[in-house]
Amino acid sequence: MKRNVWNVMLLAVLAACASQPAGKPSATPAVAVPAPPEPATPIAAPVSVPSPAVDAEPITDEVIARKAEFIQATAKRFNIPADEISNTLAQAKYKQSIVNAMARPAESTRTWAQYRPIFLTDSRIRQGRQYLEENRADVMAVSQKTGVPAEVILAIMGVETGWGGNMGSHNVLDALYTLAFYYPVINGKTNPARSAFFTDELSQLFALAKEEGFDVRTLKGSYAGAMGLGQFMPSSYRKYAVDGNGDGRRDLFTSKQDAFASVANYFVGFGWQPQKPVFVRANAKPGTAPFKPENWEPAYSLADLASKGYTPNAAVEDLPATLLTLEGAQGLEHWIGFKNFWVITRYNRSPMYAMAVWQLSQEIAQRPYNADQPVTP
Ligand SMILES: [Ca+2]
Repeated sequence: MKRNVWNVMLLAVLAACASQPAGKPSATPAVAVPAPPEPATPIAAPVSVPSPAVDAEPITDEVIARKAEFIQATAKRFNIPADEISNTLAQAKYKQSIVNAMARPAESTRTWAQYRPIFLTDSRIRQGRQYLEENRADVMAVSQKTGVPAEVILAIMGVETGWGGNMGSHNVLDALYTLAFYYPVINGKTNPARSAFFTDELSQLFALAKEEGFDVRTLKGSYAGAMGLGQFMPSSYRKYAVDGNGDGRRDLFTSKQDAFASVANYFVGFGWQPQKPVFVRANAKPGTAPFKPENWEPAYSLADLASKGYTPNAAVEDLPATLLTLEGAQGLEHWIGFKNFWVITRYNRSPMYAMAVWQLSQEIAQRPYNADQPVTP
């Protein structure tokens, strides 16, 4: 919790958790949804203008109908008594601050030169190396079992929560309730897909609580409902969390061993390739046309990329790849990304998130990675 408030806000906006749907223009987390930005201090309204009660729930007949439908569907889907769901839902609170946070613009216009210094800081790197030293045996054991490098597991936890320093203080039930039934209209547009995503996550939250013995009303997380050291959404928690310390529980809130194993298992679930590269820096021949693939699937051979003018600037295994071009502090940077790059984008769909995680991992491991920018003091 050494971060200042501004840094926390930026982080919250930038980091997305595993499993978030594609939604906002830039970040689409895989399993965790980003720690949402804490609302900024509101500017006081003029005295003569009555301000609305902050958390007045704008309930409508349509919402009442959707809640009734939700209760029946969740009861049937997860074999939970409908009156239990109904009683819990009645205790959930609408949160205007969460609607406001979700309606705020995402970081889609931020360049790599602006994004990188938020995560690649001296203090974060020092903290990551120290965390590695303190947890070396546990994280190495997970790495040896799964093939996911220890430094990548730690970098995810560093970017998501600062190794547990900022796991989110929102009530997850309130957050998911608000986003399921009151997902904001942004730029005049409703977003039924996002609304459906959060409705499903709310439903999965009830299942998770039942399966893990949690009190669904007390769980804390990001404004988007992501929980624990790796910020897992309820659906990802159910699907990918594992018991790393053998106590029979999957506790991503307080067990580092469970968190290490679960982050690694998430990557294994999306096809992490042990001992294979994530990125290699690329050179572009003079006069090379820009190349921006439609997605981050490794759909090209190195020969394909070479024919487009992009070649690796270090020896690298000949594997399926793609190209990522970033606006760095020294100009355009070209990177060849492999399957493991795509796997990191399942945690958060932003390619800059994946690059930040990877570069932080290399810093933690004290390995050169050919970046133009120094880290931020
Ligand atoms: Ca456990």
